[in-house]
Amino acid sequence: MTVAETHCPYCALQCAMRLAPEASGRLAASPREFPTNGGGMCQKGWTSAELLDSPERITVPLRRDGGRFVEVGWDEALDEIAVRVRALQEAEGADAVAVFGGGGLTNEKAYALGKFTRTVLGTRYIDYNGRFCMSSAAAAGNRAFGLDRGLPFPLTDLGDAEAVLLLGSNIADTMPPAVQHLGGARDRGGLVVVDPRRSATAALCDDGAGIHLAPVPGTDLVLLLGLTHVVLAERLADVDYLAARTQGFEDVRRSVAAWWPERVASVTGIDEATLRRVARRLAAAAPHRGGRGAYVLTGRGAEQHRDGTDTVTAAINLALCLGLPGRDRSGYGCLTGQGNGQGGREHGQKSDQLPGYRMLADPAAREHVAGVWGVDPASLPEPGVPAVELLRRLGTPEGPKALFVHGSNLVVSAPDARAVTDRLRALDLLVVCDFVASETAALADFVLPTTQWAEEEGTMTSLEGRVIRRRAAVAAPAGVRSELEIMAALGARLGARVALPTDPREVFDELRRASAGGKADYAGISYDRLDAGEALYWPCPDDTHPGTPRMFTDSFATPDGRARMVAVTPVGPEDDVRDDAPVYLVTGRVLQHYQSGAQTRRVDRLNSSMPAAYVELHPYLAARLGIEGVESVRITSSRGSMVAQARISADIRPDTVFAPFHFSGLGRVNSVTNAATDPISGMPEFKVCAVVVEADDTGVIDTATAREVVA
Ligand SMILES: Nc1nc2c(c(=O)[nH]1)N[C@H]1C(S)=C(S)[C@@H](COP(=O)(O)OP(=O)(O)OC[C@H]3O[C@@H](n4cnc5c(=O)[nH]c(N)nc54)[C@H](O)[C@@H]3O)O[C@H]1N2
Ligand SMILES: Nc1nc2c(c(=O)[nH]1)N[C@H]1C(S)=C(S)[C@@H](COP(=O)(O)OP(=O)(O)OC[C@H]3O[C@@H](n4cnc5c(=O)[nH]c(N)nc54)[C@H](O)[C@@H]3O)O[C@H]1N2
Ligand code: SF4
Ligand SMILES: [Mo]
Repeated sequence: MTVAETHCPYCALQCAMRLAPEASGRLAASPREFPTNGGGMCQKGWTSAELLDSPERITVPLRRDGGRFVEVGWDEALDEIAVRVRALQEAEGADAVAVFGGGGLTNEKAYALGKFTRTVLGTRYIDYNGRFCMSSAAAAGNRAFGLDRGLPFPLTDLGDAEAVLLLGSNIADTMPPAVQHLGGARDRGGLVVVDPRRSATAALCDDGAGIHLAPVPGTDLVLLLGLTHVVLAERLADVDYLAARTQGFEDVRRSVAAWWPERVASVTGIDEATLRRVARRLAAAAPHRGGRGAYVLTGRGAEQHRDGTDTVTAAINLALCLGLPGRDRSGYGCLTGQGNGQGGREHGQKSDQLPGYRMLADPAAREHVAGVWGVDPASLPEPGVPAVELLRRLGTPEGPKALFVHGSNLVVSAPDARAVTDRLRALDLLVVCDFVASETAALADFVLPTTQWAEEEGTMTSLEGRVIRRRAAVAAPAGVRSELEIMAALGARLGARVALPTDPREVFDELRRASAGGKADYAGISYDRLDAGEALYWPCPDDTHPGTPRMFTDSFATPDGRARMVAVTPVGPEDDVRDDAPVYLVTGRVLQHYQSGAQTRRVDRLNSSMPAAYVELHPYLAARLGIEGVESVRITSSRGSMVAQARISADIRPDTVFAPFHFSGLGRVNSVTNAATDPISGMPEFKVCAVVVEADDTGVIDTATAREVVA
């Protein structure tokens, strides 16, 4: 055990932490000074080391034997997996096998997983949970700016701005230390939070610090069209910037013309005066009007919709009308979610992508990457399909019969999770690589135990596009292998024709070559430079390049250097409220738990403070439904139901209920959510669907903890 300067294993803020042995001999995490977290950490970070020596840790490979798992040796597990993969591929072709990755994997693992899939397995079926997370913002960023870096500026820049418009982001719970960067906007009364709930973040607008808008769920796009309409109608736009730095403005102008405030109010529920006030507040902060600067930022609340890409596009259009992107103390950004949500979307886990944010369908990209890998470009598979479609095909006559899962707990986190569970059960072979027995691992034929963050070296790319080092503080338990070792060992058994190095530094050096010349160019970023303390943001094309903290200052990454404004039209939810499903369900997160809860439900201090799911509903709704005072409610959609404790609160719209998605069993909200997807990004409609809410008279509230799930 040594002292290590590393970063938190959880979210994209990647708070800097020090891991050091305590007097008890256990490792403990404490925050370090770093720009994004400013010496802060949330309770998930503080307790993160508890999972390292948890009794629930898997340290031996497991093989299913009927209804239970038996412990097996690594050779036995890997030999049998390889034999079964080969047999499936010989019978049905390379696409008989699929891979599902995760945005929590280091850059090295994400890169290696993409390479392993395209060269050793040769299948086109790979995608990852970032599809559920960043895909709408990524698609909109690529379309508008020619490039997708969540925040194209350091997070600390926000602190100097005068106004910040936060659409569907609850950073007070999802990245608590980041709240400090909203201080400037709050001091100047310029924080605007858009959320159908008065979330912890919306509450930051109190006392004159800003404005909380609580629109009808799924209407952010209309709201944004309305704000843009007001900006143009009141001549608040930056016309010089629009002329010099954008194209497509006329289309956008025409498209927002019909969204006058009264019409916007009838859809969103936000009245005309408030809409105008927000538009004017943002415009007053814009550089061309002499303001200190303004930001438009989106989170999952605005993005996880069937029209998520177009919603983000509308947010970008508004930012462009105000002349924000690429200007001082101003811009548009998306708040990336997972620990390596940014890097994980750059190095080839996406169905259509090669490392360096190159595209698999581009012949020059195939040629370059195949050259680095030492294979024939023609041998690389064609693009596959996005996550939801991949999951739908599993175990069908035409679809993949085997799946490798690296870094996702689909049984809890995927939309319409009951259907997903059925697809996983229909597989001939499910291999899950994890360090805990997640609900998904519980369905596997093989569970391969892997190292945790504090046992690994590697790199992560934070929400600002800054590459940082993950460092090992402790040796992994005997019997556990790193993912790089697992892929190499499987590769050897499957006759790999490429090198599959197991040293993270070696993998990173190869990633640098593979990304060189690509949009996400890491060629100049090295472990040595990072270890010397350099702050390196991609693109960083060579060893002497200082990296790029701020992008788009002179031009955008489009062929003509101008941002592309695209006119968008609202389509609304696929599963909209109606007589027999009259209430909106919105989903999201709580402070204590991370994602599917696979990790945080196993940390005692977190689990005891939030042991089970709940459903938040307004007292008016409870009264209307005649369910005041009931203990538990059942929420039902055309996919399924959940049952959880009722929490009556005036902080939510009376037409809407909220549930967190971190829980399994009866408390699993994804039994209810809709798997309809955005046609551009493949993002599912996690953030809105239509439900029936009723008292649950079974008297069962599921408080199944992680432990019970394992047992
Ligand atoms: N505690 C905690 N922190 C996390 C995570 C976690 O699981 N737990 N996960 C990390 C990851 S991967 C991600 S992606 C980020 C997510 O970070 P956020 O985007 O901040 O998180 P969410 O809670 O999913 O959604 C934000 C808000 O959207 C609101 N919302 C729901 N529907 C709508 C809508 O139609 N319009 C608008 N405007 N808002 C709506 C919800 O009420 C919620 O308060 O958090 C990261 N940090
Ligand atoms: N209803 C609803 N559903 C949602 C969302 C929502 O807002 N509402 N949000 C969506 C979003 S934004 C996201 S990001 C997804 C996330 O949901 P998931 O993809 O399920 O993410 P995690 O729970 O983080 O699962 C990661 C799993 O991998 C394991 N793990 C962690 N690190 C590693 C590693 O390095 N290697 C390996 N092999 N395993 C590792 C963990 O133990 C855990 O079991 O959920 C989505 N689902
Ligand atoms: S979960 Fe996110 S906000 Fe909390 S300590 Fe970790 S990196 Fe920081
Ligand atoms: Mo996410």
